[in-house]
Amino acid sequence: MCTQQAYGGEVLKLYSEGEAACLNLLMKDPLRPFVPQYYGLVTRGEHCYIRLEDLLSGLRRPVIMDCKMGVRTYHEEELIKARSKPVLRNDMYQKIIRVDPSALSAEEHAQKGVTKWRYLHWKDTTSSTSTLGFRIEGIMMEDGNIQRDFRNILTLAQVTEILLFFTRNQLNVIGSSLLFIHDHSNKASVWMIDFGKTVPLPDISELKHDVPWTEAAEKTAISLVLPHSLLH
Ligand code: 4IP
Ligand code: MN
Repeated sequence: MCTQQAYGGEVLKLYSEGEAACLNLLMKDPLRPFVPQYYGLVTRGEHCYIRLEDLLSGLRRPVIMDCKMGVRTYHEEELIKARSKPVLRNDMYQKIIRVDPSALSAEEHAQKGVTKWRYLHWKDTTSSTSTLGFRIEGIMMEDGNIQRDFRNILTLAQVTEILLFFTRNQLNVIGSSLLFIHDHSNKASVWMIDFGKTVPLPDISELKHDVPWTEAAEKTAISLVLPHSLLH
């Protein structure tokens, strides 16, 4: 967890304007019971943080799974920025090279950097995100051991196998959303978390989730992009 820290029953998450705005709306929304309580903002040192309910408090040795939802995990602006004023990120180049150097072009190798869009798009298309509309991002077992490498988990059968491993074949704890938690006493919950890229729907008459995304369609038919970050 790099952006979150537990703090007296609360979790502090580095402030982002979009996420704070979304949490404000969610506190007045029918979805409120499914998201962590939002307690407003706090400043610690030089940084501002979002104060959230600690979803793990009261659980003993919980097992946690973080699923990132959506058929893509970037906004259209990211793609536009990558074209109009590309910022090359060496850290993201390094993250790709560690996994699959052959995914990078000769030009990218020469520049030793890729745009953020290129990295996010690579992750989406080499995981079940682009095909199944979600991917497993991380699992923490009760001994604290964290697994974050689910890149080769692409098919429904493979994802199902991981879900069964996560639940220890106890199907009574399966749900469907973003953060799945259970502990030895079979206490289980599912939470929606991480709203940094979640925006209100524009005023449109119909919302479709089964139509492939095309560029420039975002303003008229947003498909929900709900990323995660608890296991960073
Ligand atoms: C992360 O890569 C995730 O894609 C983050 O997205 C993204 O943050 C980070 O971008 C990127 O480095 P890994 O998880 O593969 O390390 P998310 O928060 O959806 O998990 P944002 O939210 O900014 O896109 P940077 O720019 O924060 O490094
Ligand atoms: Mn994020």
